[in-house]
Amino acid sequence: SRLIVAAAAQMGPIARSDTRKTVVERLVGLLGEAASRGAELVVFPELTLTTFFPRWHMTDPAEIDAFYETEMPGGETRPLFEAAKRLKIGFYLGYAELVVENGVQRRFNTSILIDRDGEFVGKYRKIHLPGWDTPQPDMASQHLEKYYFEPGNLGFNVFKTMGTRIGMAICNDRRWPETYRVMALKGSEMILVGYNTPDDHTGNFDFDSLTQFHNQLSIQAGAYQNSNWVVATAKAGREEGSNLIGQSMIVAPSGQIVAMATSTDDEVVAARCDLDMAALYRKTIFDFARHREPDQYRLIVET
Ligand code: CDT
Repeated sequence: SRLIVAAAAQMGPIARSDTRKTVVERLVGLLGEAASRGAELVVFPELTLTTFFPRWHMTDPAEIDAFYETEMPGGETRPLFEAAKRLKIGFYLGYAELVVENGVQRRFNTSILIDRDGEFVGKYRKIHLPGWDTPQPDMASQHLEKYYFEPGNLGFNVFKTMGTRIGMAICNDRRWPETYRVMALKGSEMILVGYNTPDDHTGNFDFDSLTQFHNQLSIQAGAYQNSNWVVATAKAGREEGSNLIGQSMIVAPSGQIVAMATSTDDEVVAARCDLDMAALYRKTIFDFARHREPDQYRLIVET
C-alpha cells in the first residue's frame, strides 16, 4: 500500500489583537506535535493567520489591508516554512491574499500547498464565497466574504506531489458536490480543506442547530462519492464573540471518519492514510469511466 500520515492541525480562537508572530508560534508548535506523531502532511485552517475578519464591516483601507498577506512567505510567516522544511512536513495553509495582477489590486481567500522539501507546490483561491457583499441590518452576526474577496480564478486543480495527487478547497466549498467531483475527475486521491464555521451562520435555529451535522455530512459524502481522502481542519472555539465549530477530521474514501478533534482549541489529529483505498472505490462502485452518464448532467453547468 501507499501510505501517508496526514494531520489536521486545528486552531482555537485567534483574537483580533493577536499578532502574526504569536499565531505563527502556535502553528510551529502544532507542527512539532504533528511531527512527533509521524505526520508527513499537515493541514491548517482557512484564514489561519488572523481572526475571521469577514464578521466585521470595515471601511478603512489600512485597517482592512492589515488582515491580508502581500507575500508568502513574508517576514512573519517564514519561521513556519523553515520549521516545516526542517521537520520534513508538507503543509496546507489558508490566508487572505492581496495581489496586484496586471496593474489591478485583487483580494482572494487563498490556500497554498508546500511539499516536504519546503518547495511551493500549488495555490488555490476559494471559489464558493458565502455570505454577502454588504452588511445585513437584520442579521445579528455578519458574514461579508463577498465584500472582502472575489471568487477564485485558478479553478480546482490537482497537484502530483508527496507520492499522491492532492486537491485543495476552502470552507464553504466543502458543501458543494461539484468541488470534489471536479478534482476527482482530475484524479485526486486526497482533498485538503480549511474552514471557519460559525454556529449561527444562517440566523435560523432549525438550520443552525444542525451546523455540526452538516459539516460531517458534507465531508463524508464528498469523500465517499468521489473516492478521496479528505483532511478538513477548523479554526474553532469562541472567537471575538462568535462560536466556531471544531470537528476537524480525516475521512477515508469509504466515508468513514478515522480521526476527529474533540476540543475547539489547538489540537492535532493524525491518521495513516492508505492512498490505494481511493483506487479501490474508484475501481468498483465509483468507476467513473464505466458508470457516469455525463450527458444527463448538462444542466449542472448551465447558469
Ligand atoms: N468561511 C466559510 O465559508 N464559512 C461558511 C459559513 C458561513 S455561511 C454564511 C461555511 O460554509 O462553513
